[in-house]
Amino acid sequence: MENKIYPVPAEVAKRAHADAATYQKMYAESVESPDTFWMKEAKRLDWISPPTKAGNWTYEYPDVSIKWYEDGTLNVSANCIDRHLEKRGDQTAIIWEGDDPSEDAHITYSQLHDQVCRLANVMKANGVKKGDRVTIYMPMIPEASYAMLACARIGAVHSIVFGGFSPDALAQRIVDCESTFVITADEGLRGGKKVPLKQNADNAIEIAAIQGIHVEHVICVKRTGGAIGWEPGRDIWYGEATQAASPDCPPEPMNAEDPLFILYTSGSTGQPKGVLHTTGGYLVWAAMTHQYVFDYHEGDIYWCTADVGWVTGHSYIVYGPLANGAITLMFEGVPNYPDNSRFWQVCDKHKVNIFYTAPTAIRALMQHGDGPVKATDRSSLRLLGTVGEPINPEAWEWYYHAVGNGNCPIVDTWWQTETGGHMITPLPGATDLKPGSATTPFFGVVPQLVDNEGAELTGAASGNLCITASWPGQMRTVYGDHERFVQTYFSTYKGKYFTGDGCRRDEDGYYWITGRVDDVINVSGHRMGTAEVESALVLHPAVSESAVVGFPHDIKGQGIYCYVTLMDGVEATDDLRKELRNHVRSEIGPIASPDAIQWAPGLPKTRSGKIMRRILRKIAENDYGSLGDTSTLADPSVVDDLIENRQNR
Ligand code: 6R9
Repeated sequence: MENKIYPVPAEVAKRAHADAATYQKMYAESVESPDTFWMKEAKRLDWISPPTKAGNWTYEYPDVSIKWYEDGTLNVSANCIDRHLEKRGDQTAIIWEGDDPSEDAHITYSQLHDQVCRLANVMKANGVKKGDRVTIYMPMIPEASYAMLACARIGAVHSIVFGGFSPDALAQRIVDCESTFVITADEGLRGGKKVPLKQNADNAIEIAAIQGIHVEHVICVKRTGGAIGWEPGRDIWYGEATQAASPDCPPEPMNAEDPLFILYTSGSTGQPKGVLHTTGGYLVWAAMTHQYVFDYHEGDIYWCTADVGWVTGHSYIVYGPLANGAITLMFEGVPNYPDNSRFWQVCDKHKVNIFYTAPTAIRALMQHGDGPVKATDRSSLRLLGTVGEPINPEAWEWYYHAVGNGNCPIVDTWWQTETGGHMITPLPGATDLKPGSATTPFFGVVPQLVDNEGAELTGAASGNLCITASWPGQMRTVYGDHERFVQTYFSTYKGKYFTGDGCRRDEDGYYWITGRVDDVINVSGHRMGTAEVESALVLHPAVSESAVVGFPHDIKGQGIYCYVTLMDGVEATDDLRKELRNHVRSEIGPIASPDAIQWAPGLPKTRSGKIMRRILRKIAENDYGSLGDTSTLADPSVVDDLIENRQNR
């Protein structure tokens, strides 16, 4: 399966912004003459005062400093809205699809301008100034994007906290960036269930106050009309205030290196880090990757299913698409409500051309077979994408054949909160696809594989994935803690940005992300990506999902411990255990033979769908007494079942 190649279809190459020859030529220029290349790319934005130089950066430890377009001046909201008004004021900017299939809305660029200006004026009137941090804690409604763009318009720095996070997590993030202004909604709506956002925000604000941060104002959108608490003087109704405000708000001129947003992300240790992105370089990167990777053309209907609480929502629901004058779909709901056809029903309803989602969603839907997919038409689809984790070839093939009818290239986009946008990814008109590989680097990206001592590995090799040259979309610092930024990303391998991911490069120069380096298992001296074993397991027809971790093994150093979720209706027997073990042996080799297989009705996942391997490793090590923080799990109760049924006692 590994060697399977899906060549670029001729008609895809023909209409694409970049075919193979263009990609080669542009890539060479981007790494050989980065200044020339990136000065040219800066022109995709409207500058108040254009920059005279591109990158000015050093990865030299410990004096790491990263700047792009540092003498340029621009405004992100003007680039995402105002400059489109003349040509496409009446064109839809945002298609909103509600949790309930009967609710939707189309927002034009003119309406977007009106709404963003009004909210920006409300914020200004209530004391928000350039550089202030504004916390956004919202459901997936258009007002979430208005809030982001209103911040950008007046130079405030937004910090979006995912609506599924608890009051404690919200408070921690409010305190860390000393944010005194919160935008939220009465309640969110997901899969028919209400989420008490305002109440959570109220609780978080109390917790923050104990820690010395006093939130001055809360703007609240009425989404459900449910009962909420109200603090007169502090709380402001979004609807009333914006209606009364002026629809004119001149965009604040911002330096290219002024902060645009903070987004908290968890690392392997410590509290979540406030990843800081700035204005000019970030927007160039988000816009350019959105155009090339999704091969976006005028009028295409584009849907990214992420939540704006994650970086994917920032770059690929809001900033990238809107900078390009695109039509971007925003979905309030979940893939399985009212039923497992919902994604494809929405594709049919809005004639979606480009669809971007996460492997975990694909696997969850795959578990229900082809029926819910085949009940829909999907003929509008032209391109599919994935992001967030390695996609196992089995899920890739299902996505390609069942969802895409074998007609839609899949862009498997590897990137991180830290990178601002796509880094290693196919371009649909340029890159032959290999299921499970993120393929080749985007313009300006110079990947390098190194061994554990930091020595460069050339040719076909496996190692730690570093990037050796800065790109415009790179994070600039950890908010309030530059030292932590330098230590986390630039101290392991001096002079390089270390991604934390393991990666293999094949004979064709294709990159295969094997997962976080701390997820790599070393069995009898052989390195093995947990993703490899997982891919093998899910190839078996009885398996819906799996997670694999290492655990201490007397003879092999590390053994392989597999958590396996079975397909609906499959019986968990010892014979099946044996069969799966043999299956993995025959897929990868005897070295990959699982030492333990535990049936897992559910896996511990974060709300963004990432499996929390730290917890699985602890259980596999029989060290479940020190599981650490499980508060960010989507469903903490799955952990009890896993402990109860652990195999290694
Ligand atoms: C965008 C996003 C980043 C980590 C990253 C890697 C994993 C993301 C991937 C992928 C394999 C892909 N990852 N995309 N692994 N193939 N296409 O997900 O950001 O939440 O910061 O996660 O996700 O391990 O290091 P973030």
